[in-house]
Order: sequence, then C-alpha cells, then structure tokens
Amino acid sequence: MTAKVGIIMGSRSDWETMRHAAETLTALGVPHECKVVSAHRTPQRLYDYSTGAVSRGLKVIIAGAGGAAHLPGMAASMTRLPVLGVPVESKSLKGMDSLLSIVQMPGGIPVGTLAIGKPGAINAALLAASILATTDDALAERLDMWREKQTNDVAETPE
Ligand code: RP5
Repeated sequence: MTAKVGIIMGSRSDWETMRHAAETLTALGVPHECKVVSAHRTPQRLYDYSTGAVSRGLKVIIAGAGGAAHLPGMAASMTRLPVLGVPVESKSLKGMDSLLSIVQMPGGIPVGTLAIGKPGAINAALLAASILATTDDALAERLDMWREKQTNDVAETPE
C-alpha cells in the first residue's frame, strides 16, 4: 500500500526512539515508510525526499533528529506537507538541544514540534493519524477506538 506518512530520521541511532512512531501507525493501520535521511550527512537524499514527497503520495512527514536537529526544518522548507518534528534525546544535553533546534523555527516555515523522545514519537504518529482522519472515516473510527481503549485501560486505583 502506498505510504501516507513518511518517517525520517537523521541516523540509525534515532530508530530506538522513532520506532515508536512506526509502531503506533502500524497499530492504527496507517501505511507508512521509514528512512534514514540526514540533513548534514546526506543532504542530497534530504532534497530528493522532501521535494518528491507530494508526488509520491505522502500526506504527512514525521522527522526525528537529535543535537543540532535541522532535519525537520530543512524538510519543511522543501515541502508544503505538514512536518511533525520529534526531538531525539541527545547524550550531552538530554534532548534540550534537539528540542530548541526543532521548535524555534522562524515565522514562515512551520514544524509541529512534539515532546522529547518516545512520548514525542508516539504523539507525532497520533497527530499524523488525526490529520489523515479528517478525510478518512475508517481511520477516524480506528482512532476513536484506540483512544477509547486507552481510556478504559486506566485503572481507578493505584494498586
Ligand atoms: C543527528 O545526530 C541524528 O539525528 C542523531 O540523533 C545524532 C547522532 O547521530 P549519530 O552520530 O548517532 O549517527 O544527526
């Protein structure tokens, strides 16, 4: 099935975080693809991916990166698709560097920035699904069911 969400990440080392976005999309039945695309190590790959995203049928891009994390912003500069940025937790600054690099986009090129690490990866996938669900009733129903299950799984007592 043609991928509707493109998950890109700056390095294979980001997969431990970004796999949570992929797993969440799989659980919701959203066709997606996962690629390593580095803004500074593979700039041509980033250009080709971003400029070709619309014509390949992608609807949303999730971009995860750590450190001087320019991948989401650079991708957003080359496509009109919504780009959701996931700050990957870095060793030296615990992801604060990633967060600030991704969230502080100058006005004109937006990146929807999520939380640092696994929660951000999961929420990026849920947000991508929400965006797609505005024009996909079957997905909207699956998303409603996913949320209902989450609610029902919350115990009333702590032990
Ligand atoms: C960024 O640098 C990547 O997104 C990754 O989070 C970080 C470290 O990359 P590696 O040195 O592990 O490849 O570009």
